[in-house]
Amino acid sequence: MSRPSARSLGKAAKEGPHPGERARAAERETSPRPAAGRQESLGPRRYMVCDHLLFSSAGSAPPGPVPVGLIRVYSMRFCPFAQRTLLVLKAKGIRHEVININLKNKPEWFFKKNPLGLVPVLENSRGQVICESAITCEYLDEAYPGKKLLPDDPYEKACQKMVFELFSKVCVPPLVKDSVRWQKKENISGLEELRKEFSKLDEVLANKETTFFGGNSPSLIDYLIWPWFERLEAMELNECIDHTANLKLWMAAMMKDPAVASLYIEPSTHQQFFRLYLQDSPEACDCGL
Ligand SMILES: N[C@@H](CCC(=O)N[C@@H](CS)C(=O)NCC(=O)O)C(=O)O
Repeated sequence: MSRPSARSLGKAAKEGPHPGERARAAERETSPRPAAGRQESLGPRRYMVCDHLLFSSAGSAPPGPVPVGLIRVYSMRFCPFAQRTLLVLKAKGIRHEVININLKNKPEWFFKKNPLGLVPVLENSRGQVICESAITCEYLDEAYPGKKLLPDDPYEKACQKMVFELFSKVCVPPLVKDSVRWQKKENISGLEELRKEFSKLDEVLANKETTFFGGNSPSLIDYLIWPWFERLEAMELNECIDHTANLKLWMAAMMKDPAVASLYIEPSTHQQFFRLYLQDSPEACDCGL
């Protein structure tokens, strides 16, 4: 299993109060740094190069090929779908670089990577491009060695996919609606609906009698659904899980997972982002830097 190099981790590798806070501090400290060699092919001023983190918006030159031994993810710091891919990259210890796309001001070249213009997108050093968060995660799990996040057992694998369908179909739509209502200061009327849907997930855990959805350590399904739970507090939706003892224990256990902790963003920063994003601000994606 290959691990990120000290260089690619940059200052995030230093000791500090919280892994997520350390990573953000590293972003802030390193972003104004004069560009390293790679910037030549990227064009001046439109990118901030911080070791393995690049930021790109409209007018920027396309990035060069992905260096051998790395995989690249086109991301956006607050995107819950891209967070799935990043969680898998971290959990498996895959060396990667990140190009953050300004989704409110996308570079034209990004549509060649994904005609839909959505993040996340993976690109490997052979020029192969993979879109759609769940597909990127499964690809990473299959293509790279290290901890297998999807079980080999066909039934167990099917169970993870059923939980994923349940979550995607019944939990994500009300969560998306409620984030818009939250921003507009409208009553969050979907609370009861969400409470019911979260009960279904709670029941899955109760029946399994394990801490995580795939067993006693986080697996693919846990990483696929986690990003929305990280945002519950920011969306003032915590009360939707008040009655779900198993789900609450799962959340507490997830927060201790090193991959989850390293990508964690504080609720107040999520809120700042939501406000700017829903106002269509071109600053949204740089929020908190
Ligand atoms: N189904 C896609 C959804 C990805 C998605 O919606 N990403 C959002 C950011 S969170 C995006 O790229 N939005 C850009 C846009 O709508 O123009 C996946 O799972 O990858």
